[in-house]
Parts: sequence; structure tokens; C-alpha cells
Amino acid sequence: MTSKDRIAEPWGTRTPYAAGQPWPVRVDTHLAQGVAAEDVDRWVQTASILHSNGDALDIAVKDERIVGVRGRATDRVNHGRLGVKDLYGWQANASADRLTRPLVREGDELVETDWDTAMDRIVARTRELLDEQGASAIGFYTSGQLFAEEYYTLGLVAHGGLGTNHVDGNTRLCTATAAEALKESFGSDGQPGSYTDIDHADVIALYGHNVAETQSVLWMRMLDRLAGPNPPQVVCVDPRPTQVARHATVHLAPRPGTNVALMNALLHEIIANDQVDHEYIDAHSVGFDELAKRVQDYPPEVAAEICDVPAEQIREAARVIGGAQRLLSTVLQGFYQSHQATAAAVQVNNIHIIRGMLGRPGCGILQMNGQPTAQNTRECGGDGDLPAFRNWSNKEHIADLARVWNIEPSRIPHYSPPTHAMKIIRYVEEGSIRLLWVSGTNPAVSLPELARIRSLLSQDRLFLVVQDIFLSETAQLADVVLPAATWGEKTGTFTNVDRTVHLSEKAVEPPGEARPDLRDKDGQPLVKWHDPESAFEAWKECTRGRPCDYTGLTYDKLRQGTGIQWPCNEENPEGSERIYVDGAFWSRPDYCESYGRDLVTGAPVEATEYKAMNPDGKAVLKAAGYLPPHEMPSHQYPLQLITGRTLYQFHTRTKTGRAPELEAAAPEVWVEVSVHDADWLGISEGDLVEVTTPRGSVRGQARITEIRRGVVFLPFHYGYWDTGGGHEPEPGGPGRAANELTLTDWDPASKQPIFKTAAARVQRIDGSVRPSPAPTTTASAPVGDIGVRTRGLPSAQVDEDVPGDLADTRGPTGEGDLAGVRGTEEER
Ligand SMILES: Nc1nc2c(c(=O)[nH]1)N[C@H]1C(S)=C(S)[C@@H](COP(=O)(O)OP(=O)(O)OC[C@H]3O[C@@H](n4cnc5c(=O)[nH]c(N)nc54)[C@H](O)[C@@H]3O)O[C@H]1N2
Ligand SMILES: Nc1nc2c(c(=O)[nH]1)N[C@H]1C(S)=C(S)[C@@H](COP(=O)(O)OP(=O)(O)OC[C@H]3O[C@@H](n4cnc5c(=O)[nH]c(N)nc54)[C@H](O)[C@@H]3O)O[C@H]1N2
Ligand SMILES: [Mo]
Repeated sequence: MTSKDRIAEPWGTRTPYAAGQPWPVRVDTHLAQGVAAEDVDRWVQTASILHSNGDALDIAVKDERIVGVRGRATDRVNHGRLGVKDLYGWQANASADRLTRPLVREGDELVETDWDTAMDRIVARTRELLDEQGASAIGFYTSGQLFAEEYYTLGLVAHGGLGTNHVDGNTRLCTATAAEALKESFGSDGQPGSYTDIDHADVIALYGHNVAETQSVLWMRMLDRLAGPNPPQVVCVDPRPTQVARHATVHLAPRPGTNVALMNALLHEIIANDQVDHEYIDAHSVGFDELAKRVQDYPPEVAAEICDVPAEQIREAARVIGGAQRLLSTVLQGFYQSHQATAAAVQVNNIHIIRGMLGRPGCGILQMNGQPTAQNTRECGGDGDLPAFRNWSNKEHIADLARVWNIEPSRIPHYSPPTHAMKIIRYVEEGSIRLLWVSGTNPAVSLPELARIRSLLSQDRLFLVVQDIFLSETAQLADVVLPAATWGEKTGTFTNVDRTVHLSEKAVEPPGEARPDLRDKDGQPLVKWHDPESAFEAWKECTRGRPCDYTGLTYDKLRQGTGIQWPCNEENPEGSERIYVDGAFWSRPDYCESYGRDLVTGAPVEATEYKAMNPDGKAVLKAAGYLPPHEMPSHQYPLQLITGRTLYQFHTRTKTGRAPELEAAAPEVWVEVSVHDADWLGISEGDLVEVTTPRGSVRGQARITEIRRGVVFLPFHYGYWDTGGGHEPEPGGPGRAANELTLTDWDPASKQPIFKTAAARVQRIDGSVRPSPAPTTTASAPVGDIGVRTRGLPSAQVDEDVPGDLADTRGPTGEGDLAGVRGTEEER
């Protein structure tokens, strides 16, 4: 057993392993100071809720309070490891400022009340609106952080009960492109890959994905492969010097918003070098000729010009990817939050299809999720999609869903694609949506162009209901606030990005009168279940025969030590490691979730068109030309602004900001600028600077890093709440939330908003008193020594238990017992 300050060493002790070998176990435990393992009354099973990795853990309970966490050694996902947010973030549950009673608006004030009064107000306003205007006056904006049982109930109430088409999740900002890219290429949502592909891959390519900070346990698995014998080669596409970039064989740092040009150049090279699997293409795909023709326009020299990356580097990346025997690719927000999001993400799928790299060990695609339960929003219809990947434009699927719900098909709105979140917000602005129910998301910090969002959410004519665990920036604008129970206080299931379903059990009671989001308070007779387990059973029935088939799962089965991957049914009682084995896709016209969209206009493809193009259900190779970002740098705004995350904070910080070790590691917003730009702007480390776009300005201390020149980065975590009380933005004055600066615009196919390209200028305001508060351990690491390093508080010590102390017997380079062990790369 070793003890580590995991703020200073976030990825912990290496446990190197070789290709084809099992990933060693390392159990991470963190208990509140003064609590020993023997003191714990019970350990309650769950999985992590602060990212999409699905790390399994047990909650330590003592005297009916949460006192710590321990990774689950037997789980397939994390083999015992935990990331920093999970090690420390649980403390937020017991924060003194949790919402414990409903609040209702009386003039300018929110006042405490009881559940009946709060619900009566909501019901009264709902009835009025239904009479005056019908169901289209009501919108739901949900989350990627609730449980499957809750989403399924919401999907049923909204789609089948109220009959509004205006239901979407913040997953629109998060994983809409993951879903869309999978639908475009394979006809249905559902990840082809598995985390065990890391154990087999000889090349891992990460596209716009800072896995080291955002799924840190997945990165530990990659680091352990890199430290072992026959390590994989890593290709990283990211303008920031992330830990991934620092470990990469090839790091491409393109201009933000140019991903499609770069991908087309990679495809150009792979096709020109004939590193394609012609047999696979012929047997299992449509569209190759068009793709080959399109990428002819993108030799590396052309992309080099557009992306500002040396042509030779692009060639080298193509050589690595084209030479891979077992290629694992991951994609995330650097691709998804841009103007050609789906077009870019689909090109990653295309590489796998034309190289025949799907459905066998090491050959996976992870179109990553971000939020812990985003997958379930999509599966259960908590967002715009219909439950169990049913196709809204296929009448048979509507009829089938109506059968499951025992209602008339006409009650399920399917006259047009479900309204996406950005359009829901527009309807609120225009006044056609009059009641907006927001649960588990904080749009007053996380949506783009915050001045606009604040103003439209504060309109008198809007009745805003917010269900949260804290009085967030959004809750402060509400007419009714409902206190929710959260993770650890309720039971349910959720599914991670590699299709692993975990059970999360209730460990302690919620505070005060907070209630689980799963309720049928005003007695919807439609909802026939009464608790999470019966909701799960109903959900299972809804998935029967669909791609995400849960019928073989039970709560009891999920208690047997590890999460289980869907499809899990009679044929696959232990779940399915990989899908699309033997090139069999879910894209048959009568089965697929979607006929796809035009990648440029976003227009849905008609059923007849799809049937003509893909009658036998093959993978679809979709080509796309590059289009420049909508807001390009100019004389006035010479830089490109990108926004994103740091390891130590989660989103709008409502949880991580209340965990002392995490908050101390990244306490305040900062502004990352390149050495080159700092030089011409006259900026030194720690200087107070102002970032301005046509929408607003934000102030923070500068951190000078190896980020590519011309690009400025802001973390988006910092809204207007603070442990010290918080500070409101002065109207017209500089703010601190990155989304003061971002633009209202989205990808045409997935409708995911653009958070990663805006034209900006940076101006020095004042000299430095101390270095910037940015972490030094991560992508925000300074250039050179600035005299401070990110370290943990005394309470940040974490126990790491590697059975047999495997880690200690091998050097840090991985030379040791396993050196020379051959993987199983011959097996195919
Ligand atoms: N610590 C932490 N972990 C999290 C979260 C969190 O808030 N904190 N949130 C979770 C959620 S919901 C999500 S969605 C994920 C997000 O996880 P990631 O997508 O990994 O995180 P981001 O920081 O948003 O963006 C990733 C990278 O995109 C790069 N990028 C920006 N523009 C471009 C571009 O034009 N091209 C390319 N190729 N790259 C670009 C940025 O430099 C950044 O390093 O993280 C999840 N995990
Ligand atoms: N500029 C910029 N903006 C971005 C992004 C970016 O990269 N850059 N990323 C986008 C992405 S990918 C995402 S996912 C979003 C995230 O944006 P949000 O979803 O707005 O962020 P969170 O802070 O996670 O908000 C979740 C809210 O739900 C509450 N909550 C937590 N648990 C529960 C629960 O069990 N029940 C209920 N009812 N409430 C709960 C929390 O207190 C919090 O207020 O931000 C998006 N915005
Ligand atoms: Mo996300």
C-alpha cells in the first residue's frame, strides 16, 4: 500500500502491462481525515458521476454519512482506480448549502415552501398553458447526470403523456455529435469499441480529446500500456499541449475549426498509399468512391495551409494510422463543439471502415460521451431521441413504441424532428415556450452567449422551473425551485461510453425534503412503475430487440462485481464486449435509428433515399468538404478563442467547487496564451488580462503555455458562484464565465453548439502580483519554472493498493518482469 497526494500526482502509480495482457488491479481509496477503513459501517456500490468513464466505486458510509470512496477492483472498467474528481468530489453531497426545501418566487425573492405549494403552482400554470396554447408551450431541458430510470420516465411523460416535441438534454452541448456521427455511419447510436481495446491496440489516435484530464482513469490505462513492453503509438490532434500531446508519437496542433481538412488529408494519404481493406469495403460499406473522390482535393499540402500544420507531420500521422494493425480512435469536444462537428467525427469512423478496423480486439471507435449518464438520456428518450434508438421518421417504430406504452401512435409527436435545445432556447426567447422545466443542468453558465441567456430566462412571461441540488445561477432566476436528491441518495442505473451498465445504490438519505427526480406526483396513470427497479424492468421491455437491448440485465446481476455491457439478452447473457463483429451493422432501413442527415445543411435524409442508398444495412461512408469557421479572426479580433476543461473541476463547479482539495487546485479562472502571443501583447505570467469577443469580455490572470500561437484558451467552469459568496457580473462590465464570449451557433447535423471557435482579442490590464491560479500538472502547465507547483492540501492523501506490489518491482520505464512479454497481436 502506498499513500499519494493525488492532486500533485493525479494519475497515481504506474502498473505497466504488455499488449494482450490484463490490466493490473490498483485499488484507490480516499477516506475523510480521521476515518480508517475499519471504522466504515458499510460500503455501497455505485459508479462515478463526474465524467463518462463509468469507473465503479463503493461509497463508505459511517453514521449514515458518506465518509469516502474506494474503487471496485473487480469491475471491468477501472480495475479499482479512481480519478481526482471521484476521490474528493463526494464531499459536495453533504454541503451545508444543499437545497432542502422547495422555493417559490414572491416578487424579487425566492422563498421556502412545501412540496404541495410548489407543485400546485407548476400544475396550475401547466393547465393554463395547455388550455391556451397546447403542449407546445411547454419545454423540458434535462441533463446527462440523472439515471436511466428517471430519463425513461421523463421520456414517457413528455413524449407519450404531454405530447410535446420540445424535450432535449444538455447532452445537446455534450454528445449530440457522438450520437449523430454513429447514426450517420452505422445507422444507429451505440459505440463499436470497448475499453479493452486499449489492451490490444498498437495505435491509439485521440481527436480533440484531452483524455488525461477528462477521463483520467482511461488515461491511466493508456499510460500503463505506454509504460509496458511493446507500447502503442499515440496520435494526438489538439491545439493545446495536453498530457496526451506530451506522450504522443505525433502531435498535430491544428488551427481550431479545421478538423475536416485535416481528416480529409489523413484519408487522402491512407487511400493514396492503398492502406485500405478492399474486401471489407466491398462487403460491408457503401459510398467509398465518393469518399475517395472527395479527399482527392485534400493532399497534405492543402490541409497544411488550412490547418497551419506542416505537411510532413500530416504524412507522418497518416503513416502511423495507416500502418496500424489494431487501431483505437477516440473523439471528443475538440471535434464535437465546432461548426463541422459531425462531418469531422464521421471521418474518424470512415478511417475505421475503410481499414476494416471494427469488431475485433484493439479495433475500436469511442465517439466519447462526456457526462456520466449522457448515454442514457439518448437511449431513454430524455433528449430529442425516441426510446431505445427508435426512428422518429419510421411509422413502424412509432407504432411499436405506442404498443409498449399502450397508447395511440398519434399521441407520440413525430411530425418533425424533435426540437433541439438551441431551438428550445430560441422558442423561449420568442415567447412560444412559456414553461421551461430545467433539471440537472445550469444553463446560465453553460450555454453560449450568457448575456442573452440571462435575459431570456429572466423574462416575466416565462415560467421557469429548476430542479437542482444547489441554488445555481439558473435556479436564482426560477419561479419554482425543486430540491433534488442526487447520486448516493437514490438508486438507479447508468451506462458509460463503452456500453457498460452500472447499478448505483442509495447510500444515505437525501437532505431535508429533497426528492429523487423520479416521481409521479400528479398521478400520471401512464407511469406504471413506482420505484427505480420497477422502472428499470419497464425500460428493459422497451429495449427488447433494439440495439441497446437490456433484457438480460437485472439489478441483482449488476451486483455481482462488475458492470455489464449491452446488448445483454438471451443470446448474450453476459453482455457484449464488441458490436459490429463480422461487419453486421444496425443500419438496415427497417431497423436503423436514423436515415441520417445532409452533413452541410442538416436536412434529414428521406426514407426512400436511404433505402435506395443502403438497402442491405451496410456502414455508410459519408464524405464532406471543409468549410471555414463562421467567425474568423479579424483585425479587431486577431486571435481564436477555445474553451474547455481542467482536470480538477467539473462543469459549473457546483460539486467540485465544494470539495476543498479540488477547489484549491484550480480556484479561479485563468487565460492561456502562447509564448508568441504573450510576447507581442506584452503579457507576463500572472498578468491580469481581458479577453474580448463581440459578445462580451472576461478577466483573468494569464498563464503562458505551449498552446499553439494565435489561440487563447479559457476554462468554462467559473460562473458567478463562489465559496466566498460569489460575484455578479456588472451589466456591460467584464465577467468571469467563458460563455460571456461564445457565440450562438451550432453544427447543422448534430445541432451541437460551437464552444471552440470565436474570434477574440486579449489585452493586458495590469501587472502580476503572483502567478496565475492555473494548475501546473496539466495542459495549463507553464513554460519554464514559475516558482509554484500544484500540490494537494494535507487531506489529499489517497491510498493505492496494488496486489503483490506489482508496481514496485518494475522501473518507471516499465522495464522489469514483463519486459519481452509478447502480446497477442498475431491473433486476428
Ligand atoms: N475534469 C473534468 N472532466 C470532465 C468534465 C469536466 O468538466 N472536468 N466534463 C465531462 C464532460 S461533460 C465532457 S463533454 C468531457 C469533455 O472532454 P474533452 O473533450 O476531452 O474536454 P475539452 O477540454 O472540452 O476539449 C478537449 C480538447 O479539445 C481541444 N480543441 C479545441 N478546439 C479544437 C479544434 O478545433 N480541433 C481539435 N482537434 N481540438 C480542439 C482543446 O484544446 C481541448 O484540449 O469531459 C468530461 N470529463
Ligand atoms: N464554453 C463552454 N461551454 C460549455 C462547454 C465547453 O466546453 N465550453 N461544454 C458543454 C458541455 S459538454 C456540457 S456537458 C455542459 C455542462 O453544463 P451543465 O450541465 O450546465 O453543468 P453542470 O455544472 O454539470 O450542471 C448540472 C447542474 O445539475 C445539478 N445537479 C447535480 N446532480 C443533480 C441531480 O442528481 N439532480 C438534479 N436535479 N440536479 C443535479 C448541479 O448542481 C448543477 O447545477 O456545458 C457545456 N458548456
Ligand atoms: Mo459534456
